[in-house]
Amino acid sequence: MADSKVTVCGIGNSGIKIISRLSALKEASWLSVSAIDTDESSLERCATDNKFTAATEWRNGKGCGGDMLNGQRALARERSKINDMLKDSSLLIVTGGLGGGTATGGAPIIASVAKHAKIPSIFIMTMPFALEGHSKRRVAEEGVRELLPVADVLLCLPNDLLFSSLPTDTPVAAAFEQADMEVARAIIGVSELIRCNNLISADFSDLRAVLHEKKSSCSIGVGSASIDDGLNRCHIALEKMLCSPFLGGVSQMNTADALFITLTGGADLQIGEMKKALEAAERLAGKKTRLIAGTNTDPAYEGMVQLTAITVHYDKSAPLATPADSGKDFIFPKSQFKGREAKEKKAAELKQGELPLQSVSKGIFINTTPSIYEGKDLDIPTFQREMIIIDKGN
Ligand SMILES: Nc1nc2c(ncn2[C@@H]2O[C@H](COP(=O)(O)OP(=O)(O)OP(=O)(O)O)[C@@H](O)[C@H]2O)c(=O)[nH]1
Ligand SMILES: [Mg+2]
Repeated sequence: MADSKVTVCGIGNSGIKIISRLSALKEASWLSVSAIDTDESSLERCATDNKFTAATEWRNGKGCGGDMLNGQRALARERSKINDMLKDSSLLIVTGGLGGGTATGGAPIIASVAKHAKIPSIFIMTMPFALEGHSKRRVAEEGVRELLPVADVLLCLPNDLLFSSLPTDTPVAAAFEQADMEVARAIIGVSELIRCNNLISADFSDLRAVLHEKKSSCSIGVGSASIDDGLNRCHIALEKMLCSPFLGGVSQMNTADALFITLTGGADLQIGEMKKALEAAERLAGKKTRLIAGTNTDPAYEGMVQLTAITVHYDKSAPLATPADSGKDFIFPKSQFKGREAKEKKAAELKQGELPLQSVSKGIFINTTPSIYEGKDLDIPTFQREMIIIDKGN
């Protein structure tokens, strides 16, 4: 993946603010940045040329007013523009804030365009602050449900984690600015993790394999330091990484089921530093944690080092075996269960066309209180909730 094009796409107001921050970082110079919004004014503030306003004739250059169904419809009209935007990319990273209309409804559309173009996709999305209220959270959760079946990797960063690092009198706007910066750093960290070169490498397939095993939650910590910060720059980078708000503290590392650690530096990165940093990270992992470590060098990191940690915690309540293992034809959300490749192969053998069942939208009922029974939302028809492919017999 070293010489290939990695596109980072910001969607919606917050997505665009995040990629604007990202573009200003020199470590992001190798990434190709793009932006999509229904809101013209937010795109005007964004420097990239690779951008477009979605569904202008329908939304009139305004946003989607928090309605994810509008976001979904707006982006669905722009499939061919999205396809052009992603052209020649070998990997797509999408970012934005779940909880509004454009990003929440539009992100699954981008995922499905990428999927058809066979471009692997990683979604790094924020979850709303609790102070934003229940309805934003419900919209965000609905967005997660829609994204899971189509995205290759979905990393949700809870904005609330920022609270642990911010004074309580921080103005909301400043908290969002901090979120923009932290998510931009997380994107850099994830892109370094999947960037392969001739050093030790963890890559996209490792990340996808780990996240496909079971339903999981993730956190990301990034810390960097230069020689100006002190003699032991790797140690300083490690300390900064541990304080990184979207990591959620060191306990996230020693309780993780899987832990990705990447060290990035310039050509001046020394083997002793590398050994010390990776050993220190290993000590922070729990006894049962599966550790995947990698090291990269890049001229943009000359004089500095950066450590990235991605923790993965499996949802212990999610079932391990899937009904597909017993021979039935089911499709499960990609990031939730293992055995995906086998199921896809099996589906291909049956020559069953892809039915539009993966997108489970509650339409106008999105803001109503769900009827939850034993963890299942009974308002969603069973065949959609369980992702059942209906055998049409042909
Ligand atoms: N990082 C960041 N997140 C934000 C900011 N403003 C809002 N958010 C978060 O992002 C979520 C979605 O908000 P927006 O990005 O404004 O929504 P949108 O995707 O543009 O959708 P519509 O405006 O409804 O079309 C919110 O619920 C917040 O949690 C911001 O300035 N920075
Ligand atoms: Mg908006």
